[in-house]
Amino acid sequence: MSEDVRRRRTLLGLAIVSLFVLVISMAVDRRSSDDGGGSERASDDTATPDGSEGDGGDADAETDDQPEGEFFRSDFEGLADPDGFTKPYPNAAVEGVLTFRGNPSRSYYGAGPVSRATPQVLHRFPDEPMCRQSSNLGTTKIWCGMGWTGQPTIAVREDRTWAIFGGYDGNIHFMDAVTGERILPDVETGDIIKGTPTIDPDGSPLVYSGSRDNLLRVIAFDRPGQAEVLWTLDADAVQPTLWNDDWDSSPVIIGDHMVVGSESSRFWVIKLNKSTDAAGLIQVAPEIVFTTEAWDQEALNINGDDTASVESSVAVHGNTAYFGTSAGLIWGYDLGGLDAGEAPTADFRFFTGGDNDASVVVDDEGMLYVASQYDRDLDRAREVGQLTKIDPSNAVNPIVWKLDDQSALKGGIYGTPGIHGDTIYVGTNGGRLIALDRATGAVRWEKRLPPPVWGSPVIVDDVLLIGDCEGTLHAYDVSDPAIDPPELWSIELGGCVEATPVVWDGRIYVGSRAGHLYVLG
Ligand SMILES: [Ca+2]
Ligand SMILES: [Ca+2]
Ligand SMILES: [Ca+2]
Repeated sequence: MSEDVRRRRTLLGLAIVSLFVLVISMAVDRRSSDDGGGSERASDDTATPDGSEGDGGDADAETDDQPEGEFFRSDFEGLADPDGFTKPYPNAAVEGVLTFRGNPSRSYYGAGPVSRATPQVLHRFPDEPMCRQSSNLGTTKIWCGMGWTGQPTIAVREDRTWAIFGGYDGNIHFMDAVTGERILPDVETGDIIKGTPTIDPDGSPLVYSGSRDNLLRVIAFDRPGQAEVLWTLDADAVQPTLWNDDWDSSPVIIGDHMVVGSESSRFWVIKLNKSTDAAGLIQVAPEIVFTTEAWDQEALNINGDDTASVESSVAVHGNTAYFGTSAGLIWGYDLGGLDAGEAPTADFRFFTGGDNDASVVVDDEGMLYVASQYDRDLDRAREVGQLTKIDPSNAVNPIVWKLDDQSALKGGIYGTPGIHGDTIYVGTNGGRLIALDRATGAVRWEKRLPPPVWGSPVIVDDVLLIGDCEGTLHAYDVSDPAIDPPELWSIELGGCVEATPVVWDGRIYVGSRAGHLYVLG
């Protein structure tokens, strides 16, 4: 470890220590429920972590005492601890919601509290609406604001909370989450950004973001005055490809590896080779260590088309990476040999019969929750349903239960489901908001919202947040999962809310198609 790295980590450790003092003083009123890593929080425990915990990536770090704050420490020897389900990113050196749905199992929604009274619009970012013209597959139009998936990411770094997100202006934005001010000039890409960026969990000042301009970017935000694009990957860099060339998938970072899918219908594993240069600035030297086609001919033959893009964000459970494709294929790849230089192998394949743009959510038992669109008139789509609990260890009959949503073609589900306790929540293209018993699949309640409902439900402190496409963000009290939940409040955001919100420290961050990101609190 260089002196620069050591010095920077010491500074980071000091910052975390002071953060812990602050968090301890706030712990009692900050969160009353025990979601996330909060259950170990004790007001009489003033222990602070040592430097090794601040480093975050050390598998030998003590795990009996969870550090204060929204951290999840794991000594799991594989890639992604199954116990990290619904918890913050395992062994992260920074607090926050660092990727789409917060963690490798795509099941962490942020830190409360969430206002039970109608919040105020504290900030509207930026001054001018985020708009640009975009052409795709022969159609040109003006896009504004933030859309699917469009979840802002949050990272608490030293004395500042960052919100980093892409917009339909094609820019990656760096906003002070507290003041709503721009921290760094935007990083411009050549087309709109639909997906959710990923902030490096190991504390490296790196953010990873796709764009519709066909490039996936690795961006450093430690340079004074201007973030810097360190590396790009073109979706067509490796052939063959199918369909399109955008990047909507939110990368998952596992150690020094980035795991991601492209709309060119490929699955990628990139070794980042992170380092710190003599000036103390982060550097990368990425290499593609694995990429493969995300389709097979059997599925294409049944579908009768060549759409196989990976727009979902890869989920990791144990050593297995799961992702869905527009061909209706759910793949599981064993990444366990990566550090030994062994190529990943496909050890799970499931055909849904519908486009799987939603990310696979994996629970602590390894069960998959797969949301599918109903966009092809296939018997298989009716057999599998549009929300399906799958046991990947059962090769003969993996479907545990299913929910049907087949009242119209172009039905089904685009948003990634949300799980809170024994309930799973999902919105549909047709405007259904549905709560199901996670064990049995029984529908507990259902509401109708102005369609489509493409955002993903966010559940923090027993409050469920979901946007609709008339521009309303709704908050429901789901403290009693058995009853149709009362609406606590709603707020108008001027345009379709198809982006997924994020909650952090009493505030809600959400974009709408009207043009802006809103900070509510
Ligand atoms: Ca493109
Ligand atoms: Ca797309
Ligand atoms: Ca798709």
